Amino acid sequence: MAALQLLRRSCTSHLAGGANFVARRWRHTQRFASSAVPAGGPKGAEAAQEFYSDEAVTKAGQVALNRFTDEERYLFDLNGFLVVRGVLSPAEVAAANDAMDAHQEDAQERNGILRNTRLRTPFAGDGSSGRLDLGGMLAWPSAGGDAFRSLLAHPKLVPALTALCGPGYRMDHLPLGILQNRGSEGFALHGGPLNSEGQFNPTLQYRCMNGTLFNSLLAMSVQLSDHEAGDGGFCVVRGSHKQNFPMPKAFIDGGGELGEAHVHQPVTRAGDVVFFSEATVHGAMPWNAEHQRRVVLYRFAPATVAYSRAYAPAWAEAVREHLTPAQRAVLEPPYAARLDRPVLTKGGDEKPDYGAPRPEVKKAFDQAVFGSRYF
Ligand SMILES: O=C(O)CCC(=O)C(=O)O
Repeated sequence: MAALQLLRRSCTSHLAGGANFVARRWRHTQRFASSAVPAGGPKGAEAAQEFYSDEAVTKAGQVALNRFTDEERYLFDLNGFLVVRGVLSPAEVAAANDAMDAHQEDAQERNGILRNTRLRTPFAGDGSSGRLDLGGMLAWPSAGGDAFRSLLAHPKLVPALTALCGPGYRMDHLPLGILQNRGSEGFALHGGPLNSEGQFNPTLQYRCMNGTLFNSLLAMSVQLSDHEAGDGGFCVVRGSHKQNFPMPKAFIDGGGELGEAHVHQPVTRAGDVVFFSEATVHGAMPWNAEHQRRVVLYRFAPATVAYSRAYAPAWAEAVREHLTPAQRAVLEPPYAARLDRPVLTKGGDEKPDYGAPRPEVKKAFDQAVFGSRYF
């Protein structure tokens, strides 16, 4: 009970056709191909618009991109992560925590082989307390579930998600609630653009091309408790999304001089949101504070990219059931934004924008060729 009160205090105190058809198609492709690499190179949001250029997505994506600042773009590119302060209101944080309180019993502790650290290493905590993993929140009915569903298309988050994953961003993993009590283990360093042999890891990549950011897999960690300096929790090796050599083995467990010098634990308040590329080496320090650590971790991907497979053959009906049209757009399977993908501009209760719909003549042609309206 005392722990719950402490948690509540911490969560509320700071907040924050035929030949002709082919010729027309070719001209169309050329038009967009030439605009995709503009001479002189527009910067930032403008370049992003060009990269994703197609009738169906440009307009929608641009509206959202304009609200991601140059400073945010600079910091994400520099460090591989970004802390956005005070995104959630105290009421939104409280609603999410209330729902977690109600489902706390469903959390699963990571024990034995499921532990995320090796025993007697700096991130191992007391050696017995495991991280508590809680899922299922998108299927929670009413206000409790709404607190988590709203984060898929939150008006304050859509600009960052669009800038970091592109117009038509999609949810890749189901959201994961992470709960840690004092003494709980953290998570050894993982992620990064290279595998342990130092080879290119295609699933976790970051690029910035002509001002457009690309993350094959983006994490969005919504802070539901405070993380003071030394409390532990999420930690990151700044700039490692651009590393060219494998991480020294001794570094993985977070210790030694390398750990001291290069592992950074951001200070956050309940309501802040931490975006990080999964191409950035990251992990978690053991939890040292009295109050329970709480975050909810979402993973997003560009419109055509998938890592996880929970979307196939379809998201569970319990997950889809309570979604608004904007939220449902974020749960579309991977396919290109120009193929009538719903694209968000504002989020919230907006109806998703399809830009210029794919012409009926093209869909009819595909139907004739392939037997389906999209190739
Ligand atoms: O605890 C954290 O914030 C990091 C968790 C993480 O990296 C993971 O679960 O893959």
